[in-house]
Amino acid sequence: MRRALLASLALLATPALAQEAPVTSERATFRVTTFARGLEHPWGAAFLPDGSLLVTERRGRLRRVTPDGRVSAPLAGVPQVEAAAQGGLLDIALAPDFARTREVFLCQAAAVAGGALTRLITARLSPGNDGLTAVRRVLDATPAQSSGRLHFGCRIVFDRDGFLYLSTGERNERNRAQRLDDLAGKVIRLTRDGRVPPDNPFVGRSGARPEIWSYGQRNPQGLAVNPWTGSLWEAEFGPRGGDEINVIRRGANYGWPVVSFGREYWGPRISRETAGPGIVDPIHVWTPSVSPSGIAFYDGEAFPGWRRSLFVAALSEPGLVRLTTDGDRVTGEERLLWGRDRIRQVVVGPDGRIYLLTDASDGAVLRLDPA
Ligand SMILES: [Ca+2]
Repeated sequence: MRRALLASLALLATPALAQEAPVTSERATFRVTTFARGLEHPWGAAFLPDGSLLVTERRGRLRRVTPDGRVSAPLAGVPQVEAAAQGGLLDIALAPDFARTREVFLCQAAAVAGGALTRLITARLSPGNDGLTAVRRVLDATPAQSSGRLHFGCRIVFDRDGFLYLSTGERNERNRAQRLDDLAGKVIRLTRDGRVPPDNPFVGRSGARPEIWSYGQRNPQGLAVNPWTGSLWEAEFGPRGGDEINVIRRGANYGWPVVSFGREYWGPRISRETAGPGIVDPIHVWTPSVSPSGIAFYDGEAFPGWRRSLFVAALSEPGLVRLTTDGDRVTGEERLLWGRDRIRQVVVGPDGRIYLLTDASDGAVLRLDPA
């Protein structure tokens, strides 16, 4: 009785942190620590300057995880989201001047007249970190679509010059990705204040949306700036096979659905071609699919052997992919924690440790620690 009481007290003292046996990879040995749990389909995450972590839950909640792994109550002020199928509250990113402005950007699926769409919003995080104020819509990836609640994208990232990039999915209406009068299936580029930069590639072209930076994307859920080249890298789901990593260039066409390495779920190839004139090839392809969601470059202190890697959160062959890179090329691939948890997003902490969001109704934040 007394022993059971002591055991339960010990559990209370360490509510979240539970560490496992070491795992050996090609260039590092690490342990997996359950950093936080009880999150419903966590989707996006951003570290605050105080070391705590803002985490979105797809259902429509935003929470804060303290550096010791305690999960807050839902923050107030989060707008209504279209939480259906793949839709909901999706990514979060701090503005580059967050320390001064407290501004955050979020993307979500939103229900509007005519259906649903991907929406980018901005808000200010309250001084007590317990709510959002000054919530404002920045962009709707119009037109809305009435059918389905699939392929919303969406990630948000800022480049070295402070421009904001948002990835949008083609909503499972393939030809939308090739239409320049449509914001679905694109990478969109805006100023930090949400305006169209005058040097965007389609500014002034009749019948084209000036927000577009690149097109021909299927369902891109990974965006990251390569810290060694400054290039924007993107990950997108193929259909069955044909998942891609792309280096995103101004005004370029990435081909979906004109060319693809993927197949229909019932078998036949989507396209006879895997490359075409005027279409930029992916720099890495997975067939069969791993279903790549979020991506993060690694240049941290905790794992020197993993520097110059790109980590990819994988959902369908669940695990974590580590790609070795050289400039804007992929030179190798290693699979970690394979078959364990569906992983939606990977972020590098200020401590150089790697944090993974598991995609589950009782989801967790896992932390990789050097062993
Ligand atoms: Ca492509």
